[in-house]
Amino acid sequence: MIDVYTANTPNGIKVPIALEELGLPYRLVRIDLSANQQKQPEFLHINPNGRIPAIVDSDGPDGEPLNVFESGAILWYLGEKFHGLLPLDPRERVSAMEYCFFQVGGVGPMFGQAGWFMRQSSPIPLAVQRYQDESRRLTAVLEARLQVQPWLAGRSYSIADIMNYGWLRQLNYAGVDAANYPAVEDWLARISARPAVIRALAKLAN
Ligand SMILES: N[C@@H](CCC(=O)N[C@@H](CS)C(=O)NCC(=O)O)C(=O)O
Repeated sequence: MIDVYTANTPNGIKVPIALEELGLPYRLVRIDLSANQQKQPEFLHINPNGRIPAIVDSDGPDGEPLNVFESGAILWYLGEKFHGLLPLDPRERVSAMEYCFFQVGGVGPMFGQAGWFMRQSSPIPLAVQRYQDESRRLTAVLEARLQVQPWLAGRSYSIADIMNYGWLRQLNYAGVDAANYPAVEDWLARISARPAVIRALAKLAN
């Protein structure tokens, strides 16, 4: 059994979506971020970085339980172990890795900072401008890719789409206007309509 420590946030939805896509059973363990549960010793034992998501796979590679943190590492681990969501074509597999790292190193931090600075009682205009501009630039990179390929890795839907979807579905959080990115909007609609995505989001909302 896989225990998923998570919450209904841009990073938190990725693992339930991947597990639903792979058709695997899992147990949702909700972490209350407002109560700082993610910084308590029991959780730090699973993720020393004190953030969600994290998983405990009771059946790790050696048959012993394995803890995994960082959403990209979790999705890659699940994809490899259960043979899904990772393109078989070697070039597309590299692209999947590229757009996973792109999300973790770019989209997540920039969108997160844009949203945080925009919502302060006394916003710092230079910081808001800097992070919004970068969020728009990153969205334009995804727009260019999706103008020429149906999915971020290429022809197949993969963990790269799930990683970026978590943040891109809330473009307005970072002050990005979705109407300027039609291929991204179309890609978002196609992912949102997937039964596995609908199931995962419904479970997280309850
Ligand atoms: N790079 C990490 C980011 C994880 C992250 O920032 N999670 C947020 C929720 S979206 C969190 O746990 N925030 C609570 C905190 O920072 O204390 C990943 O992809 O797993």
